[in-house]
Amino acid sequence: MSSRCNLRFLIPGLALLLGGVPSVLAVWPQPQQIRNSAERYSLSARAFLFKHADVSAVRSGCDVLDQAFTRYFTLIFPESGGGGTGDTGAALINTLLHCCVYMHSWNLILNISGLESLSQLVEQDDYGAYYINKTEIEDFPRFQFRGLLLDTSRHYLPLQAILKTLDAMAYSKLNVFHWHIVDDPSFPYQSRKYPDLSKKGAYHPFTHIYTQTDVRRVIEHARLRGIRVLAEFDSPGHTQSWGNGQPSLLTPCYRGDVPSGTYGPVNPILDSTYVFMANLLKEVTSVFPDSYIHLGGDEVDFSCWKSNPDIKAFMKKMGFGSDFTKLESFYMQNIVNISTMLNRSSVVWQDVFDYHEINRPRYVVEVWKWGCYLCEVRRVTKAGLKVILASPWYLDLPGPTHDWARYYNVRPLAFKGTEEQKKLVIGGEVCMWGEYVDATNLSPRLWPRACAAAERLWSDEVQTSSVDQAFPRLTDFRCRLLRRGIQAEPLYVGHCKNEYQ
Ligand code: CP6
Repeated sequence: MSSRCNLRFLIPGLALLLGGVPSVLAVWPQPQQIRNSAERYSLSARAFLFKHADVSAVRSGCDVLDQAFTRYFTLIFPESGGGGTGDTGAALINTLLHCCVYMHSWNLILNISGLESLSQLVEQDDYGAYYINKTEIEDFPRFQFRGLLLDTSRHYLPLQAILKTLDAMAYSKLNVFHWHIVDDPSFPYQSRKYPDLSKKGAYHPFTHIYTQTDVRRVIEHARLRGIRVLAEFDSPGHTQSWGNGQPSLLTPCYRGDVPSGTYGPVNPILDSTYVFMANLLKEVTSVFPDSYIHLGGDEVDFSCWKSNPDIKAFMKKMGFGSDFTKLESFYMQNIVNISTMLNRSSVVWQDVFDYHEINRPRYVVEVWKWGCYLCEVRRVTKAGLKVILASPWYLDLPGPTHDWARYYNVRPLAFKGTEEQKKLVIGGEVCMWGEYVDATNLSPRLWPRACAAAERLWSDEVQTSSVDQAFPRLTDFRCRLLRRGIQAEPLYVGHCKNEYQ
C-alpha cells in the first residue's frame, strides 16, 4: 500500500535553489519537503508535453500513467480541450502505487501523487497565462491508509457521484475508497450468485442497484487514480435488508414462546448461514481485487438473539453462558476464517476486538467509537494488531462552523506506546455515513472538510500543526476544487478567481 515516491521538480539549468516561502504554497496536502522560489516560468498548452526520459525506469504501455498524463494535461490547461500527451509513450509499472517515472526535460521523478502536486503548482496570472515557479519537492505519505467511507445503503448514490468523489479523493491524495455498500435499509449490490438480495433488498430493483458493470467501473476509475477499493459487507448486524432476498439468514425474534415476526442479526447458529456467507464472500473477492475486505461486526443488537430459544440452547451447548459477545465472536471468527481462506486480510470495526480477548485472529481494527479513541488505539496496537482510525473524522454530522480545524488538529499517534505500536497505526479514514446524505449534499459536505483529514494523514505533523497557516492554503485548494468541478463549500468570507466560469 505504500506510495513512497519522490517528486523532484527542478527547472533544468538552475541547480541553485533559493530559500524562502513566497505567497501561498498552494500544494494540498503539504509535501514533506517543498522549496520554491520567486523565479517564474511561463507554460503553455502548445509547448507542454509529458515525456519520458530514456533513462526512465518505466516504459510505455502503463495505462495508469498514460491516462494520468492525459487527465493532468487537461487539469493544468482546462481551456486546451484536452489531449497534449501527443505521441509520447507513457510509463509501464507493475505495482500501481509504486509507479515512478523519470522525466528528463523537467527533471521529474514522480508517481500519480506527484503529478497531482505538479498540477497544483501551475497558476494563471491576471491575463490567463499559465506559469509555474521554480520548485523542488520531495514527498511521501505519512500513513499508507488514507481512506474515505461512503455509505450507499441509507441513500443510494448514483454512479456519477461515486466517480466524482474518487476524482476529489485523488486531488487530496486519499487512497482508499471504503465502500460501505450495503446495510439495514437497502442492499444495492447486485450479486451474481444471489440476485434476490438486490431484487428484494434494494430501494428499487433496477434503478437503485450497482450492477457488476457499475462495480467494475468504480474499481477501474479508482485504480487509474491510485485508489484502492475496500468493500464492506457488514454482518452480523446491520443486515435487515439482506433478509428480504435470503430467507432464514436472519434470526427470528421471539415474543415469549412465539416468533414475533421480526428479525434480528444474521443467525450465527446455522450451517446454512456460513455456506451462504462463504459463497457471497467468494463472489465479492472475485469482484473486488483488493487484498483487504471489510467484514463489519459493529453494533450488534443482542436483544433478538436473547429472545430466541434455539440461540439460547446453542449458547448453553457452547458454554457461552449468557455472554452474547462470545456468540458474536464465534460468528466473526468463522467469517474471518472464510476471508482468510479466500486469501484476504480482514478489516473489522472495533467492537470485534473489544469482544474477543483471547485467540484473536489477525484482523485490522477500525476504531470508530468516540470517547478516548487513542486509548483504544493503544490497546489494539498493544495486542499487536493494525489500526485504522475513524473516530475523529465523522463528516456526516457537521458542527456549526469551522469543524475542519477539529479534523485538522487530530494527532493519531499521540498515545503512550512503543515505536512498534506506532507503526501498527496504518492510517485513518473519513466517514460519510448516509443517514442525512445523498447526491444533493454529498459533495459540499465532504469537501473541503475531508481535505483537513487528508493533510493530517499525508503530511508531517510538526510542519502542519498550525490551523492558521493551513487556512489560506485550504481556502486556495478549495477554489482549485471548484475550478475542477468539485462542489466544495466555502470556509469563510471571500471569493475565488473564475468562480462563475
Ligand atoms: N452504520 C454502521 C452507522 C454507524 C456504524 N456502522 C455509525 C454509528 C454511530 C455514528 C455514526 C455511524 N451509521 N453500519 C458504526 C461503525 Cl455517530
